Amino acid sequence: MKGALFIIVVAVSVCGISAIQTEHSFEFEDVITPNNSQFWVWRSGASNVRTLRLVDEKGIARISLQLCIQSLIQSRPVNMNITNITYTNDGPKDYVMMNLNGVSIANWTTYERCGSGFEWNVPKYSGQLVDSLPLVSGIYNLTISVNTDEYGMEFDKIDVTLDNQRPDTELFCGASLYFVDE
Ligand SMILES: [Ca+2]
Ligand SMILES: [Ca+2]
Repeated sequence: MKGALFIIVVAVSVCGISAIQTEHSFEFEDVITPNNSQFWVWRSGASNVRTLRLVDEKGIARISLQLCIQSLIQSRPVNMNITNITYTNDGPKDYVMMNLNGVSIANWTTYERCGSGFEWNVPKYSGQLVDSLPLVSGIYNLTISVNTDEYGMEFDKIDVTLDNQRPDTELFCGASLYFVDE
């Protein structure tokens, strides 16, 4: 996958045991395959100059991200922070629902602003969505579902910070885009 591990930020010594914090990001357009290439949009203002455009007034479009969690210090969980989702929107707001293994972890709405199309190239930020969620080692399914207005919204990038993740384990280890049955 193309998820990026950017930096090992901190090495903190606690009782002689070092814990680290790592930063990870995933470009949403990387869920796109040759079979659904109509969903990406070129945006000069976006990260990687591309976004994933979703228009779903019925709320059945779903992004599925597979997360590989592996504790560095095995006696401790990995604590996950979803620090931001970058998106764009021009027009009415949209509803975003996020589940981890089927359990709701965050619901939020996009910023409503009408810019006659220009707002599609202006990144907007969700801010912190999940704070210190403890996870034992394993593979998790993060789903992001949308219920949009008629013009939709565009997903650009998600940023995650992990405490105690093994630095050689890539967090984003699978991704897909699908539409559930009505
Ligand atoms: Ca919208
Ligand atoms: Ca992007």
